Amino acid sequence: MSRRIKVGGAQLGPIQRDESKDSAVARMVTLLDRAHAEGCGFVVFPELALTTFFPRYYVEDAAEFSAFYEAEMPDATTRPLFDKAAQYGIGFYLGYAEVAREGDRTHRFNTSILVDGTGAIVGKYRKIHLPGHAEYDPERTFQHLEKYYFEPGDLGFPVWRAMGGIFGMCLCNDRRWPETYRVMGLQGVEFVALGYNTPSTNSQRPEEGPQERLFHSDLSVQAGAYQNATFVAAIAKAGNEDGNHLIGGSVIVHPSGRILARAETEGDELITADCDLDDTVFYKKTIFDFARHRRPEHYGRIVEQTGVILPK
Ligand code: CDT
Repeated sequence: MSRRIKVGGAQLGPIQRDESKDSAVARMVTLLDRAHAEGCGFVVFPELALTTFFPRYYVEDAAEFSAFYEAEMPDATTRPLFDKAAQYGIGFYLGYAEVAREGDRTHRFNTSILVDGTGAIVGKYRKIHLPGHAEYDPERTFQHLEKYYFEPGDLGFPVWRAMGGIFGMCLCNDRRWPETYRVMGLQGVEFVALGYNTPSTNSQRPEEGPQERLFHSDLSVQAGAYQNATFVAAIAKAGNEDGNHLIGGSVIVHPSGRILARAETEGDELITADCDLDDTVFYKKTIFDFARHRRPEHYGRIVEQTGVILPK
């Protein structure tokens, strides 16, 4: 049985701070219409796809702060996305800010979900590698307050059987960490969906501009795909959000590491690629046959330490 699936990467252009979630959802529904017209079976949306990339703002006002988060998924605002996807039989990945209440405790996560072609949520991932800082930092040219807005994810890197394959998820900064892909690779992942919001300059090193940032993004995603014999779709929210620029460059990458499709604009744009999930098999059975070639007895440091221990 063929395991071909046409994948759509639904890059979003900027979402301004005063743009409503209804408007962002309407833009995503338009991209789903395009994906349906092009025959896609699965669509990947960006990280924090319902709002501007708010971790760049230090917000203390309780009403504005809590409006960034979703307590329910779907709710009345996001329901049109689920209904339209189910009508078309398209599965999707969506990133959003989650608030979760456990007893009298409140947790906030940078989250993504995997939704199948019936509109059912089959998987949830909470971002593990949170970049940036937890307090306002006057030294930076702009803020990156993910550690203020979110706690690290508590669900690990699971994978799910869905849409005829094995799917995994991660979010933005996770793509720079080889551990992200390898933990999923060890569960046989065949398709990794990830959304990102990447500022086009480094707030602590202004000479690091968009070209270098795009290079690092591609480098990380292509290596993760190849070294774990998996497709990866890395999809941006791009462009100028209230004077803050985010790189575009969304890509769909083959398990060989080759880029199959790349976004050319910094606006709402659908890229597509025909992905035959069986293309993962050759690599999984040869150079990256983990069972034959891995030597975990030498990898202890990877799980035993976080920081660097220098030699004496
Ligand atoms: N959203 C996100 O994770 N962005 C980071 C910015 C890194 S610089 C603090 C990224 O890895 O693209």
